[in-house]
Amino acid sequence: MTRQRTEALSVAEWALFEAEGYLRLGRIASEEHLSRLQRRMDDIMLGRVRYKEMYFQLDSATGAYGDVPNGGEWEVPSLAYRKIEKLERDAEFLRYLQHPLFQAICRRVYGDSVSVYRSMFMNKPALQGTILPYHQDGGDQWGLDRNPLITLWSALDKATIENGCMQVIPGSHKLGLLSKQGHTITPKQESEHAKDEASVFLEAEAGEVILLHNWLLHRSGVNTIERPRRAFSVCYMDGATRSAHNPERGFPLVFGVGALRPEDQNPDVIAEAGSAV
Ligand SMILES: O=C(O)CCC(=O)C(=O)O
Repeated sequence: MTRQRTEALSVAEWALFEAEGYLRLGRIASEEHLSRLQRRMDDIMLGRVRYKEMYFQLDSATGAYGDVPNGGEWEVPSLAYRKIEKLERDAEFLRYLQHPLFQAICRRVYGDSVSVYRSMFMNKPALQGTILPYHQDGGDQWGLDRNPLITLWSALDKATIENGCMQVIPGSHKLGLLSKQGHTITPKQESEHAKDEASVFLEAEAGEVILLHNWLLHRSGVNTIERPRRAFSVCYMDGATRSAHNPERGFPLVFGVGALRPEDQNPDVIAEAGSAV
């Protein structure tokens, strides 16, 4: 079993992160907290616990990125959601993403005031999943007045090659954003910068956390087995970040003055245990 981490990052770990663009942090949540997050995620997918503002996207029927539906509100009770956003609205997930180790990491990168661009569930449902092509997390498409730099990705289940773990190109964050627009890269860029032999599969135990630089080239595949590959990915940013289109619009603060508090987050609907609303 992976050791549960408590101590802050060392100088050597920061140096490794700067060199590789990712860093394995080990397990952060206790067994008990991890089980609560897993159960809570299923409750949200099945509609037993609901928040009006959350964003839901079902998995594609084909596994092709181009076939992913647009998404919007919660639709049906299903464990086949691909992506769910705004999990900071949920007390269990907010408490988790405010872990003191995550705060120490964010403080070093951004200072005391930190917001989230997204706190997102990424799922490769059993025997399903959608290929996520190589991409970087930033650029004009994100609609921000500055680029976020770090993401903390946590495995909610054991992630392996067969159930669609992440694959990264170590050091590729040093290329900077490969396009001004950001996100996916061209086939030419992929053949130049994302060669299979240069890639590393980030298999992870349930509960393991990986710190990612947002410019690290990363992708993930589909799930070929019965075990889901659920993950929780939080992109943290400078609390002063504003929408590029509307300077009045900030983002949910999670550290520093005005940060969200778990005790203030209440679901809009809680159905009877075992039933869907
Ligand atoms: O979980 C995955 O498969 C990919 C997640 C991702 O792209 C991200 O967290 O930025």
